[in-house]
Order: sequence, then C-alpha cells, then structure tokens
Amino acid sequence: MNKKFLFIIFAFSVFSGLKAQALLEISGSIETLRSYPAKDVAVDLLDEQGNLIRIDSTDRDGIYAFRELEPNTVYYVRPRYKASVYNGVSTMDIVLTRKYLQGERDLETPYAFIGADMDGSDTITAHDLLVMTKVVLGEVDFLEGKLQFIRKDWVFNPDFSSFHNISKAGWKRVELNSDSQVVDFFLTRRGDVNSTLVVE
Ligand SMILES: [Ca+2]
Repeated sequence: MNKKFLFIIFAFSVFSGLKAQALLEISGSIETLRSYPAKDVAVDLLDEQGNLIRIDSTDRDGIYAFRELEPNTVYYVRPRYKASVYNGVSTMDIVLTRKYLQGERDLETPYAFIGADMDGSDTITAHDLLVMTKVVLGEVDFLEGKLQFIRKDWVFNPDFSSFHNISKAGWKRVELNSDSQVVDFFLTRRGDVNSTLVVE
C-alpha cells in the first residue's frame, strides 16, 4: 500500500467520523414588529419532557443560538422577557382602538388586534380603551405580563377574531432531525396597536 492511498483512507475515516458526530443548532432572532432587535431576552431550551436544559440571552442584534445539539431529538424553545419596557402605548393606540369599536376603521393585522386587546380578554371592548387610557395617564403601571412573544411562523385565524391560543405562539416545538433550524420571534405588547414598541 503506498503512502498516498493510506492518506486517502485516513482522510476518509476522519471525514466519516466528523459527519457521524455532526451536531446541530437551533438559533433565531427576536425583534419588535418594526424590526428593532430585542436584546437581553432570556431564551429557554427544554427537552421533550419539558426539563430546562439550557438558557441563552439575545445579543445586541436580538440573536440567540443553541449549538452542539443532538440530531433526532425534540426540543422546545421559549423566550421570556424580564425587563420592563415603558413604551409602546400612546394616545394614538387609544384613537385607533376607539375608531375600530365605532366601526370607523378596521384593524389591519392580527398584531393590531392583539395590541388592541389590552386586557387580554380575547375580545376588543370599551374596557380595553379604559385600561389603555389609564396606562397613558400613568394611573396604572405597565405590567410585565403584557409583553407577548409571537413566533414568526405562527398562523392566525383568517379573521384574526380569536386569540384563545395566542399563548401557544410564544414557544415552539422543534423536531431536530438532520438539519439545524431557525426559530424567529416577534416581541409585541398589549396596548400597542400601531407597533411602536421599542426595546432600549
Ligand atoms: Ca379585551
């Protein structure tokens, strides 16, 4: 056996070994509806049984990544935001919601419906206007629970009329087989009808 042949066998063995051990990645971006990156968002990685196995934080570009994951495995990805975001609800949101309730103007995206549903009741009523007004006047505080992650591949009802399952849009089950996967999310806020939320 000549040296060149031996080298080819050696190189092939190394390559095969690497390929067999190839580990995968789940990564993605988190941003507001107007494409501002959401930095410092904690992103949980859970196993199929729901056990927390890793936590990453988005960087200044809103990017997170879990590397060296096992192929042929089910994972769950779930972002959560701890910090308070004191913006996104203004007089304009009140005006847009009032016009919708008075039948003067429709809300054009499902995100606008979610924004208008300030109290999270799954319907848009005068009570949403009342809470929005109190927030704008500073009479009630912005609550952490008003933030809502919505993964970008979430499919809404055609008429946007029901958000009963919207909490399910805040995480994703990922079947990682032979390819790395990208899971992107929007960060939205109840009360933010016109998508002005900014993460400082
Ligand atoms: Ca409501």
